Amino acid sequence: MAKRTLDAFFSLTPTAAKRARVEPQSTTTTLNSTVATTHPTYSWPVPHLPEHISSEVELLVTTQGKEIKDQPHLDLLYFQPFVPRSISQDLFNFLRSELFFYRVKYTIKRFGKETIINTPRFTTVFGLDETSFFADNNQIVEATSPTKPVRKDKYKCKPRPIPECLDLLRRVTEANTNTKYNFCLVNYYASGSDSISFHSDDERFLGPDPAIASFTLGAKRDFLMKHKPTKEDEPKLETRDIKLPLASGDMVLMRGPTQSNWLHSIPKRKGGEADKGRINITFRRAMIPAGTENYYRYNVGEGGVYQWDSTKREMMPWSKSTITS
Ligand SMILES: O=C(O)CCC(=O)C(=O)O
Repeated sequence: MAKRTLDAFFSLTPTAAKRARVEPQSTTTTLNSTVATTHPTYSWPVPHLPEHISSEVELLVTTQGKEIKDQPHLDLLYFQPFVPRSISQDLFNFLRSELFFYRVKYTIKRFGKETIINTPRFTTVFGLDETSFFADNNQIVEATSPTKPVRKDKYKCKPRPIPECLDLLRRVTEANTNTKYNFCLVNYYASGSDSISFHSDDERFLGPDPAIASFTLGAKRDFLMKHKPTKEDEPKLETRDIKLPLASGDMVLMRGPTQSNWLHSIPKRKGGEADKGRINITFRRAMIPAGTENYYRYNVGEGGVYQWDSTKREMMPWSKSTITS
């Protein structure tokens, strides 16, 4: 199929085009000749993508993926790649430099004892659940009455809009996968010691059978999947564990019954490419405020902000006073 830009794609699908136009727009500003998204909750303005990246990303609305449905309850669409290899490294470098990240700590009760969990990767998150949206003046308003700001106590966290540099990819992914997304979670795995353990994204706030689009940029890492253990009263299932060696630009769409039946992880790895760093972006759709609270609690938390230091080549704690103009 011929490549189409996002605008051309929407001109062919009037309903989607209508929906796209009513999406709240992020605030933009001009910063040292770069256009950027700004918001009071941001640590700093987030520049829009350079033209050579955005013009390529716009073309990805008709990229084709491979279906993987050969096991019980499994429904994947695997794009190898979604973002062409020729720009995925530039996109990785751009996002690593321009986004603000967190190293979240939180406590849980384990065997009746308060235990501190150190998230073993850098994280950041943008978005707002389906019950609200950001108005043009940056205020959060009720989805059901767009002129009405939400009650002050609707959210304990401080939601932030998806910056244009990620929102373009969100819109393209929506068009490609015919699914709506209102959240963008970003993980940065600085080295092979960073990881995410086996889990499923099947929280009730995502609704039944959620579709989650998961992108890899930068270093190749193994993505492991295994079926959840069957309950005692259920028939035993013959399933094989899965290993997808996700490379820069790849995207896995997990959909249908996958999240309620399969677990996924990025295990720690020694040596190799992992130490060059990997960014993972997921687009999801949270239906209720509990989703917003959960995502900000576990991906922003209450700790300090980190910024990529291109001289030291690592994430460094950032403070307002270190800002350069
Ligand atoms: O990094 C990845 O590919 C997986 C990320 C993930 O599972 C998550 O953020 O829930």
